[in-house]
Amino acid sequence: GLLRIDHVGIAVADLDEALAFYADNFGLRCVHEETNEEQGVREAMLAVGDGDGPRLQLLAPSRPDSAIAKFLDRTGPGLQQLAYTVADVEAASSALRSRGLRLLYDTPRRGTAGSLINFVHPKDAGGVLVELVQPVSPSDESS
Ligand code: V0V
Repeated sequence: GLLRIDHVGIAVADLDEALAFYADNFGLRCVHEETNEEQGVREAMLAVGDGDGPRLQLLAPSRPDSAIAKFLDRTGPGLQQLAYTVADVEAASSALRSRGLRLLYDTPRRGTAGSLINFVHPKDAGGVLVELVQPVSPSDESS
């Protein structure tokens, strides 16, 4: 099942500009930044409050044929996805598949900080791109 909200993803055209905007206006600090070539994104995770709760993920395109570039062209900057933490992304994906929802990937792909991710198609989730995130387990991290 879904354990908690992991992050909310916002599409932005320029990551550095967006980071400055969120720091200056909302006082949110960046706690992680990476480029995910497979997904075609430059992304940053921002902590809110004490940093224990859900994070804000800023997503900028790293290439013009990426999902985020397409989203910006069609919709403009704004909310792009809602991500839930799960313990087992394969199990969560197959449970949703068996209910008739389309998962975007047959097998999980690599997400932020080595997590495993899959997505429910927004047309099967009330117009919301839903991401499932299985964080790196502490035992994987040390191996
Ligand atoms: C498209 N649609 C959306 C949407 N993107 N609706 C809500 N939220 C979104 N983000 C709507 C769009 O307006 C169309 O509706 C319809 O879906 C088009 O569906 P499609 O032709 O099947 O698909 P595309 O080509 O527009 O692509 C949409 C999907 C694509 C969701 C399939 O963006 C995708 O593969 N996303 C998953 C990967 C991703 O988002 N990566 C970037 C984040 P109408 O006009 O037909 O009504 S990477 C990430 O999150 C990481 C690394 C992480 O968190 O760890």
